[in-house]
Amino acid sequence: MHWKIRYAVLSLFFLKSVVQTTFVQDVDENGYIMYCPCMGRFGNQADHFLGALAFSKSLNRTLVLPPWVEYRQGELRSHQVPFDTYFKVDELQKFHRVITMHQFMKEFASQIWPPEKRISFCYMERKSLVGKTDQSCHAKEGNPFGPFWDTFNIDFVGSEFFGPLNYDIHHSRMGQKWNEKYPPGKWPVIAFTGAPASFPVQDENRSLQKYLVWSDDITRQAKHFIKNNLPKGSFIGIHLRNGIDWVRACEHIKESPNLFSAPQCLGYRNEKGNATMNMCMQTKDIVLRQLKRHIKSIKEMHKHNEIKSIFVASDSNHLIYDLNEGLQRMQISTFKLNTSNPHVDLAILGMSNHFVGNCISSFSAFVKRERDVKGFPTTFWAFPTEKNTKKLLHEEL
Ligand SMILES: Nc1nc2c(ncn2[C@@H]2O[C@H](COP(=O)(O)OP(=O)(O)OP(=O)(O)O)[C@@H](O)[C@H]2O)c(=O)[nH]1
Ligand SMILES: *[C@@H]1O[C@H](CO)[C@@H](O)[C@H](O)[C@H]1NC(C)=O
Ligand SMILES: *[C@@H]1O[C@H](CO)[C@@H](O)[C@H](O)[C@H]1NC(C)=O
Ligand SMILES: *[C@@H]1O[C@H](CO)[C@@H](O)[C@H](O)[C@H]1NC(C)=O
Ligand SMILES: *[C@@H]1O[C@H](CO)[C@@H](O)[C@H](O)[C@H]1NC(C)=O
Repeated sequence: MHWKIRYAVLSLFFLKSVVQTTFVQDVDENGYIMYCPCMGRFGNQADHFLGALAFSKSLNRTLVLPPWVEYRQGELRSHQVPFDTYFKVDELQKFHRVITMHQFMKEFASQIWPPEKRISFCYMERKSLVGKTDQSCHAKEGNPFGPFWDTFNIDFVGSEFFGPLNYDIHHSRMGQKWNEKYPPGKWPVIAFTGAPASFPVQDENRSLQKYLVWSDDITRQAKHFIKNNLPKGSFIGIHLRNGIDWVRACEHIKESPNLFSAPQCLGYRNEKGNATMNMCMQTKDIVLRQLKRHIKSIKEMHKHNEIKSIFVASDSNHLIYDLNEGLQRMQISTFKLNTSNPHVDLAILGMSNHFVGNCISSFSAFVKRERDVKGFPTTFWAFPTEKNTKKLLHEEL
């Protein structure tokens, strides 16, 4: 073949494959799952996301990747941040078919989900906040419900109550039952009022975290901070959840032995004990004592890889002064981001040599799952409880 022709054929072939894999997606005959991540902030939404991903897989429908819902101080309406601002879409494709909500609305909505076919799904009727009396999901009432769907100019013309079907796909052919009741031909899009998932994420779905890979931008910021701010060498990452909202949440510990993300350390059936106040809220003393213990034991185990610094992520009080003072004699200093950035905090915690998290917090749980997938170690504040660790402490003294 003449080289010019060969070149043309080759580049055509190349272009075609690029176009097919990255731009053109055919309509999925098996339909789509869409939902509003309407509960909680990032940690809660991430737990729900993994469940929704497993749910979509069991129905064999494409998952529409919703934007992340964020709340800014002093603003009445939530902000929607595109899914791929924080995570890579390609990595999710390795597990199951997904499409960002922006792309779905732009390319497919007018064809398979025109305005007159937009039905919202909820388990049963939801009470109206504004006194409406029609039987409906009221999917757009309140914040973030309204602002979320408004981001894509979506209005619903009706509601579908899907009970007694549920999201518990581990039991009794649930995926099949959904597809029998809602065949994709008739129901190309199932749009849920909230996430089709439980909180916290089911134990069996935690490993799906491996498909949730930080975007290049977040990874770059995390690495840049580590390289330019932390002393060369190993560091311990810690999460201190101690803002006023958390103080209030921790008051429920007594009645809730497995509050929020507690199953990540206590087990899904409290096999490893009950939640305590110290697991939820830590005193300076607990934090310092536990850090010193880790620093010493890492020093004994890895003689040439001693801890050189501590990186602190927090929603409120980073305890920088106290930690610097308390660890001065060990020649270890403490760092944090100058400007609050939850996602960069999480990415740095994921990269640390050791991580100490808050067992109750879903923000910590995100880091714990990511590290489990990578085989990195994690421990928790005040767990195991002092009674069980007394022996250990005693040996140290
Ligand atoms: N920058 C930063 N923000 C944090 C940190 N910890 C908590 N936050 C903020 O507080 C939010 C806590 O809500 P979630 O992420 O849902 O996690 P949670 O700790 O289980 O808390 P609740 O949802 O309030 O029960 C986070 O999403 C962040 O916005 C932190 O270490 N750094
Ligand atoms: C799931 O859907 C895909 C694409 O629509 C199809 O190729 C595949 O055969 C389906 N799998 C099952 C188990 O039905
Ligand atoms: C998700 O969890 C359920 C049970 O909890 C399990 O049946 C299912 O296989 C899991 N799916 C994935 C993809 O991990
Ligand atoms: C946890 O609390 C339950 C009651 O809520 C109690 O029956 C159980 O013995 C407690 N377990 C431990 C390990 O303390
Ligand atoms: C954070 O701010 C301090 C004081 O303004 C400055 O010295 C330091 O370089 C800043 N660090 C980063 C990472 O921007």
